[in-house]
Amino acid sequence: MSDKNVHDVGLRPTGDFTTDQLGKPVQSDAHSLTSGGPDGVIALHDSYVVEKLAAFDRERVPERVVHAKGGGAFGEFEVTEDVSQYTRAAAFQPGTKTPMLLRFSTVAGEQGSPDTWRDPRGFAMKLYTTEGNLDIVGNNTPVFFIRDGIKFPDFIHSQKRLPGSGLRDNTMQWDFWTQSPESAHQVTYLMGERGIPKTWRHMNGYGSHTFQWVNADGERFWVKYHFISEQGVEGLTGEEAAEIAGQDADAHRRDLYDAIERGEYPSWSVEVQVIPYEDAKTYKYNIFDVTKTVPKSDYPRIKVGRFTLNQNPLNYFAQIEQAAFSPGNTVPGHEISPDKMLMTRVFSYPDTHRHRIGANFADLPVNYPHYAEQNSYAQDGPMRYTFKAPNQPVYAPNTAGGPVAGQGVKPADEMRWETDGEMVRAAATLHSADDDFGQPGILYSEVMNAEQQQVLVENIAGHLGDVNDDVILERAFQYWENVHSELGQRVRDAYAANAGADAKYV
Ligand code: HDD
Repeated sequence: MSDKNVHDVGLRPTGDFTTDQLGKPVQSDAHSLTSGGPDGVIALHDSYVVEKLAAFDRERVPERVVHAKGGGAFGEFEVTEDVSQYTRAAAFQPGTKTPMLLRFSTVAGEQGSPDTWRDPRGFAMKLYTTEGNLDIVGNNTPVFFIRDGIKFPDFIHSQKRLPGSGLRDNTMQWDFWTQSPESAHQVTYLMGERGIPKTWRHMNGYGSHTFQWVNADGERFWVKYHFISEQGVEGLTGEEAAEIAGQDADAHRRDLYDAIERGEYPSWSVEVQVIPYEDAKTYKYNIFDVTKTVPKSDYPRIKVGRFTLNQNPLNYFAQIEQAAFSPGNTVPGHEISPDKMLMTRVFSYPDTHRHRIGANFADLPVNYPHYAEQNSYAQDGPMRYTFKAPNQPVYAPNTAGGPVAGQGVKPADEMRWETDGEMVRAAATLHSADDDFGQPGILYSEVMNAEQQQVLVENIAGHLGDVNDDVILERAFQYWENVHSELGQRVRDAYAANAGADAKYV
């Protein structure tokens, strides 16, 4: 591995005297140049004041349309076990150490919104591998609210703000959820005690989707990633979270930064569930439906290694705000799967980066594949920084010895699966346990203890307290009855108790 440190690329030395952006020493940071004395008009040829204000006017890039508020750190992923029978990816071979970046985030809030609002947390990992950058862009929950990306804009609109008042609105959240029953599993997580993590260090991460691994012989496997916190998993109650939100909106960003400054480096165990390729067809759950988990009683977790975050960003904007992740950034040996959410995401992420950061976002140090060869024929465009040597051909195919597609990979490395049906707009229905309420029902009745069930009931009832539409409210009670009849009744009762005499909707 090269001795390049992705963490430092782009760092400028600091000198003694101030210059403009092109290196000319400047006269003053206090006084603009005016003609005819101090009360005169500012001279347009004071190029320094013009440059200074123009640069300031352009300091922001658009915030992420979701996951706008976050924080992150660099670290290292080390493979401690041997999973080479399942994947040929260089980053997963025994003993390999790979530099990485991890960005944590909330989903619905904007830049500056409190870190402790109830929301899933983003868990976006970039591994700078020798075969290109591998991004695993997951959350702190193993499932998601919807199973087809065509719903994603509607879903996010319902979680963000009303058009007129610009306010968040529980009524529209429940309106969307209750009309999208596949959301029940994720909403059960969200309203449960893991719905607000104590810190980013105290939560697990998940790849969420099923991915495809390919080994050196071209054999395929389906895998699900689990990143288990070595700090333990801890949550906040709604009251604790509200208090922290009032005191320190950046509590989670601060916690991570301070822990790393103190030398308390957080770490996660990297584990996978491996599902034999053929099993996907007959297994009781559709493993390409991201609203479902795969029980570890059927496919146990296998340890791969661990990662540690040990370096804070040197510059938040350059290295975290401009970090660009995509589940489409795969490497030979790790591919996507026929999960419709995943396929829409593969389009959406680079698309938003081109808009948010610019066409050449991949040229930025935080996004560049520092440890792999980058032999792309892409060129030019705004802010292009890297370029080919002058004698290199700029098109393919060519007879001048330029890079050739298909070298360095085997046909077997390409993502592959079989389909034999018609072109349709429908969810897969071939699996025996593909109902929307089964798994959240199990989560409530078999996984949660009595205390956790009580927290769930109270959180749901509290959240429903701000729903101001009786049709939507009734649908919400029904939704929880569908998850589990006892849960439905308890939610109804807790809502009525909270509402007291005002409980007109119960
Ligand atoms: Fe997404 C950001 C995770 C579904 C479209 N998403 C984003 C981030 C995370 C996730 C962690 C922040 C990355 C960062 O730190 O910069 N998203 C998920 C998970 C999903 C999911 C786990 C479902 C399993 N997302 C999803 C769908 C779409 C998007 C279905 C669109 C079809 N997500 C985006 C986006 C974002 C994004 C609009 C906003 C900023 C960005 O990508 O870089 O493209």
